[in-house]
Amino acid sequence: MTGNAKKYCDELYKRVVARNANEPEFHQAVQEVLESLVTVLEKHPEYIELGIVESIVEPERQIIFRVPWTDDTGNIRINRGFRVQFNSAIGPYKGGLRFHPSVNVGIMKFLGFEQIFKNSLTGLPIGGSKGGSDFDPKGKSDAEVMRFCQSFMTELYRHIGQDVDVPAGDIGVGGREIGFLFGQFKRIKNAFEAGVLTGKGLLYGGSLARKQATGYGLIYFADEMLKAKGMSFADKTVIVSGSGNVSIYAVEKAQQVGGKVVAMSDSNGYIYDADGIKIDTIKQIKEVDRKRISEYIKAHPTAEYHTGCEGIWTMACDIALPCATQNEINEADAKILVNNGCKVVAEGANMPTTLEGTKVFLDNGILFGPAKAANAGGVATSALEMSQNSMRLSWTFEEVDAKLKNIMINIFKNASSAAEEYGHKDNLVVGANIAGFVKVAEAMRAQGLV
Ligand code: NDP
Ligand code: 2IT
Repeated sequence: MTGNAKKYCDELYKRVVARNANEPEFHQAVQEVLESLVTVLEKHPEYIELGIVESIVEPERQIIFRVPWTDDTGNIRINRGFRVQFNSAIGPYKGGLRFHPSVNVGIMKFLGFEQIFKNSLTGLPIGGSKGGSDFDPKGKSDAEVMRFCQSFMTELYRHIGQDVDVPAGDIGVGGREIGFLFGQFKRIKNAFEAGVLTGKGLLYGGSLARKQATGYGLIYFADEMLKAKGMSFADKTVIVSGSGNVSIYAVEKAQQVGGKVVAMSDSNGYIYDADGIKIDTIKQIKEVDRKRISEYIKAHPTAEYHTGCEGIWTMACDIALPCATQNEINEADAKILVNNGCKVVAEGANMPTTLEGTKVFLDNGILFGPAKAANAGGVATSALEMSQNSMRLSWTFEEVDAKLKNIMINIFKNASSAAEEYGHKDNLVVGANIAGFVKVAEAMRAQGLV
């Protein structure tokens, strides 16, 4: 059977590339998963025979729509909106919304596909989806963002619901956007259905610790990786790319557990502060003022600012946490990190490392925490927000944080043991893909060919 599973995956990958032309990010995500599944499919040929593998790479539904709005000067603007509902075998579709000019259907599909396995790994009942728009929130007024969100929701509302599909934030979508989206949904439906969106404000159904969850969860996960090898964050030099929601709370928690974070970035450049990044300054610049990270050196003149975000990977570190965007670490960056003594990489962003970069890390014995596992704390806490909404009560910060930590520990254990069971000890890429897949595949088998 060995040759058969491999041959099947190779042929399926070719079909995916042919029927999803010009979607390189989606091809990349599928390639990694199919390569990981070969050993599972050797043992369980029924996942091939029952069409489960072929079904899982095909979204259940893809919605693309026009989003018209007017800017503050009265000009008409037309954007494109997306929602890719990838898989609902284990629960309602669940996944973020990304507002960024680079958004296209291939990026939506890679993110929706990854979300299936990530959501499965959380152990909570959520299917996989993703959505967003090529709208660029940068430089827009609050009023423009509101009009855009209202127009976006005026189409999206008919495709979502607390038992259907539950969007949340991602790049360019935070508390402000979720508020405007929720307001418009409530107005159209004439119903306060809190569980339709997550990442809501605390005054209208949001969960404590959701804002912190992806970043905190990343550190809880990385800490488990370190502990398993007898190490810890204490006194380690850490680099965190990006300076958005995930990065800020990854830095905050990394510092709480004793790490020394020396660099952060945005799409224009990176800062290096040998004394350790002052996270309150970053919060002020990014969460309040919505400005560029270069502002940091005005408050801390001994720090350095360098133009070009890629340069961050040339800084020496023990632990690298890519938390900005896809493919931000390529093969050359990975080699530089390894040569500079980096020991641990945990992915806060979705698919931040290219396939070639990942190979460099694995071949060099770097402890590597793949995104699906390492950044699952955000969506896991979204599912906790849904639970609280269903029960119409809210847990304390400490309760949610304790549940989040427990979930991240379990994800680490499950991914590690799946890797070991299928002969890939310590390879969390393969382990996370297998552990995420098997649960969804079994649910799909039970529900028949739908
Ligand atoms: P934010 O919009 O809050 O922050 C994004 C950060 O990444 C910003 O610093 C941004 O810089 C930078 N960035 C975005 N696009 C690019 C790019 N093309 N090149 C260089 N830098 C870029 O988003 P999040 O923090 O929410 O998301 C960051 C990553 O984490 C994404 O990959 C997302 O999919 C993933 N993720 C998010 C979760 C969540 O709960 N929010 C959960 C799990 C994963 P600039 O401001 O200059 O654009
Ligand atoms: O990539 C992700 O997991 C997210 N952007 C969070 C999704 C969610 O539904 O909370």
